[in-house]
Amino acid sequence: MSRVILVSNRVMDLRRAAQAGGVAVALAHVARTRPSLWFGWSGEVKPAAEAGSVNQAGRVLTVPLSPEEHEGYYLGYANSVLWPVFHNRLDVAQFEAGHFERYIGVNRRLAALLQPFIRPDDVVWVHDYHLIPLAVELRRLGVLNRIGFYLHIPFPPWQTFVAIPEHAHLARCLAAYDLVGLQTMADVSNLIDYLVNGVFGNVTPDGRVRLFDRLLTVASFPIGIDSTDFTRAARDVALVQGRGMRRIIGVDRLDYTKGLPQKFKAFGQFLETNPQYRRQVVLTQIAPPTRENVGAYADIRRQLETLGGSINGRFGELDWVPIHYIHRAAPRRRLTAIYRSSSIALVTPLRDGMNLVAKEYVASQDPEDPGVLILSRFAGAVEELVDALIVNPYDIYATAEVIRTALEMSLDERRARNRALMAVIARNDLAAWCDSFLRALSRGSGENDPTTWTQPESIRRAMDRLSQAVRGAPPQKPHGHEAKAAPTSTHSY
Ligand code: GDG
Repeated sequence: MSRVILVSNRVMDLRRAAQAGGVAVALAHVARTRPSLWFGWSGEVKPAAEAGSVNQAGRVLTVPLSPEEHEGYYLGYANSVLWPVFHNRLDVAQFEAGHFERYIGVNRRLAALLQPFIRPDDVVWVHDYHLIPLAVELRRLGVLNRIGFYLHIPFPPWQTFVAIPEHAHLARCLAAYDLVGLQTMADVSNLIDYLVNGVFGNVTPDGRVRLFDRLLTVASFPIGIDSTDFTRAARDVALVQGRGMRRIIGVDRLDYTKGLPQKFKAFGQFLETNPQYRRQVVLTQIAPPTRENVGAYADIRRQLETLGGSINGRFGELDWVPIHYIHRAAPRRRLTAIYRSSSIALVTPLRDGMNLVAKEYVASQDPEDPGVLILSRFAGAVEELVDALIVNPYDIYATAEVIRTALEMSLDERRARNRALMAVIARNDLAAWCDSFLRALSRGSGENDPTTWTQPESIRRAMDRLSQAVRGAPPQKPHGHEAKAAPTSTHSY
């Protein structure tokens, strides 16, 4: 088994990472189960003179950032340009002079610090939007290893992406990878549309994209959770009870992509049109703070607190507060108990790469008496979790109706939906995600050698759709060597 060099923006020790949730849990899983090194930012900001060297603790390598790097690369380009644009929020993107250069500069510095640790037979797995240029910088230093990139957030429609002034530079950066993995088939479709229409890439007969003289594979690998972890933990925990009250749970970092104002409004609308449920139901919203020094995050916090206050003021009673809003992180173990004792999870982002909370909620339920998942059609998880109640989070009236449907759902239907959802979550778990990505990355290690490559179904279908759209041609037949199985979680669309 080749050693995997994991690279991600934030790196922490494995015990802390396993408690953190999201991307950190996924990377800690890879680091624990494979020969690996994990490299990235320590989370510290230090004066430039002290920020230049690597700190090694076992298999974890960390680097601090200087204040200028933190400002321009992390808060600036990554979180005020790429995060909003990739979530289709051009209106909050801040294109500021110098931030792109700082973004490239940090990637260049990280590449130079990482390169001496890379052995010839390692594979390098780079994570997320902070590090798109890492491969091109490693290639410049002579690194020939297989390098894969995984994007945890969505890829936007191509017309949105070309609004980034430096989009063609980012496309060149993507072309330096051997494999680009995305969360969903919709993201694969968006990225291929962009590579073809935005920077004139060609989809080759074997399904890869020829771009700036390189061949790139694009495929979807929906991220999963360690479902047994949640199922086991949920069985052991004491339930968090609310004096006979039925709870609707929301757990989202306080981010403008998570649709929190729309969620509060939908709950307010539900109380308005269903007075019989007043005093019977609470919405508990856990919304830990995040990136508070980016302006758009302060705005969303103010908006949410005003809205929560006005709904509580309007409907609340001396003995009943309709919305419990908690602006702090809950301990991970307690989260499982809260999930299990909630009748509904309201997971309604306006845009989300995957949304692991949806999967964690389902995995924490008692299969004999499970709660109901209400899921936004704009969360990546919707491609797999088709047995949830699917809503358009912008439509607060319809969402309010669906809350009532969920509260009144029969036990038989709740069990059937939970069984179907659990089957998908258990099949596409964290181990499957990691195995399928790394298998695809090491396949065809004769770089640019089509004879060693099995074309993923997703690429073949994307080609068919593109050729139909462009020429009105009938779909192509699969090639002979495509009969081999594609990675289990690589989807077609
Ligand atoms: C990015 C993409 C993609 C949340 N609040 C608390 C807490 N959490 C944990 C959850 C979950 C994680 O954080 C959040 O994961 P999400 O998937 O919902 O969202 P992002 O953080 O935005 O992550 C996303 C993900 O990457 C993975 O690829 O799904 O689309 O945006 O694990 O449990 N954990 C604790 N207390 C909290 O209050 N302990």
